[in-house]
Amino acid sequence: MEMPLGVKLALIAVVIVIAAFFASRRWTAPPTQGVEAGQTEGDRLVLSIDGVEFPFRWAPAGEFLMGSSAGEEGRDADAETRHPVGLTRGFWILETEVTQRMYQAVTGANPSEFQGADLPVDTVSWHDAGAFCAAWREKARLPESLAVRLPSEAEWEYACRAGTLGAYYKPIGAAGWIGEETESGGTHPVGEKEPNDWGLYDMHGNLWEWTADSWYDYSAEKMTDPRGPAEGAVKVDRGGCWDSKPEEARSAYRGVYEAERSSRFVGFRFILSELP
Ligand SMILES: [Ca+2]
Repeated sequence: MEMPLGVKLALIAVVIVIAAFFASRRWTAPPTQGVEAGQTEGDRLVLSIDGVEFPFRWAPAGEFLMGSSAGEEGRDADAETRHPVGLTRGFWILETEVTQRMYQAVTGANPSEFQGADLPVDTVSWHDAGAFCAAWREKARLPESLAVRLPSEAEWEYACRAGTLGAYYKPIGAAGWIGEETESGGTHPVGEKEPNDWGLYDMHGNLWEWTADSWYDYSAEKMTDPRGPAEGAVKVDRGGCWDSKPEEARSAYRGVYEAERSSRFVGFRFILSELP
């Protein structure tokens, strides 16, 4: 029996829709993980890769005073001129330093001298940190509009301060691991000291943290979204580490380290930022 033309067309349409459905399932990339902006500072976002959780805290767009105040103990006045900074984009910043569990999940490797899944990953160069961010981005399947990268110096200090203006976000003994013997000391599991008001741990001490930037000189003028040169063999690292003196762990202190060098003193955390 001849099928009516309308039925034939309907059947063809159904076949096309079904074929298109399976083709799209087969050929489009896996779905991206949704990442929306936070509402207020310190909001928490947890993304997972292969069952390993990556907790982030929200740092909203805003303004802060970067650098140290005139009376601050241990201050390097030439390097830390206090000046207003505006950040026009909010960002998610990792709640802790990247742990060895996290690093292993993303890269399949663990170069650390001090071994322990919950210890921060050490012995990573600035280039290693950048490669990790790229690999993390692939694994997390983020929308194209998000950058996964090291924080700029300004972003790091803004998140570290979390609204504070003093040398540390809390007394250094409560906030960070510092002051140990270089020969016998070492890193500690992340998140054991007190966090700052935005929920970030170990911004003071444990490991120095790579920033994206090469050195640049501050002025007293307001800067908006300041970035140090991307080029350069020496990068700024922040926050001091387990064997640092207290002044090196201050919110405003600017360390410098060769980008290709990896050591048991320097690790990193990273941010998710909307592209400009
Ligand atoms: Ca640190």
